[in-house]
Amino acid sequence: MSDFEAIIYEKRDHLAYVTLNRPKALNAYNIRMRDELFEALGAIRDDTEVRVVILKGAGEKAFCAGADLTEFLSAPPPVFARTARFERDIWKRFSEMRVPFIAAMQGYVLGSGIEMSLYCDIRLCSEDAQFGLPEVTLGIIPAAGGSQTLPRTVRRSAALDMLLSGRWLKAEEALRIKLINRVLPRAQLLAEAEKLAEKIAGYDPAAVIAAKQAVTRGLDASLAEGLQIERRLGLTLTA
Ligand code: CO8
Repeated sequence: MSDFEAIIYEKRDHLAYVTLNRPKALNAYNIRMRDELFEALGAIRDDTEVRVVILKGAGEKAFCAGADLTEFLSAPPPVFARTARFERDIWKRFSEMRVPFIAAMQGYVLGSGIEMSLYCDIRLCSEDAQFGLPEVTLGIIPAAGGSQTLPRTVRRSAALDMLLSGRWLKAEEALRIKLINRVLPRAQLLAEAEKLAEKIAGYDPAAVIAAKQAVTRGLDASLAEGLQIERRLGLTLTA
């Protein structure tokens, strides 16, 4: 993993850090980034030492300004692109992560950038963050799960407002619609993410993983099924 270019992967004690690392292109998500993220997420999945992951963007201006438009516009025909995506289904891998992910976001958080953050469990941003899903304005719809993950995070009407209008939200509005858990001064963003990550990493990892599973699996179930899921997971902790 040392030859990564589009991301940086680091570990410190029980924390892992994944940094989107194309600051000159505002950390735009390209194929290389997809492949490296796929590998890093695989490493996190297989590493029992990692208890919490912080996802962040390099540079001052952006967490991620969306898909790399230069690559997207020269992409292979859809059938090849689709095959490649299935072979490396990064979004499925993101959604199957067992340990908590915390997104720490500054500046532009657009398109695939928001979608990536929606696979995280807790989202923090700095006061200068701006959020937008411009896909419809480009004649497409989100392709990284955004049409499904956004309405599971914020209310349906707020999700549709963003998806249909392409309107960008400032940090305070993102907080109000609960897209974001907390807005912080820029200088404190990473420190606060780390403080939270360390706190969670200090708890029994099995309980933390079970709590995340109970919520994520239960969200797509009926209440009765959800209660069963909670009960079963609870029993694994006391057995
Ligand atoms: N892809 C590739 N390069 C990018 C991207 C991007 N998404 N965003 C910014 N960059 C590059 C710029 O080209 C520029 O490069 P250079 O210095 O070599 O000219 C550098 O990053 C800095 O950007 P700007 O000079 O434009 O910085 P500004 O502060 O003036 O503007 C903006 C920042 C407003 C974020 C502006 O860069 C912008 O509008 N970027 C595009 C945002 C966008 O629309 N992203 C796509 C979202 S949709 C999505 O992710 C799903 C797939 C989309 C497929 C679209 C098919 C048509």
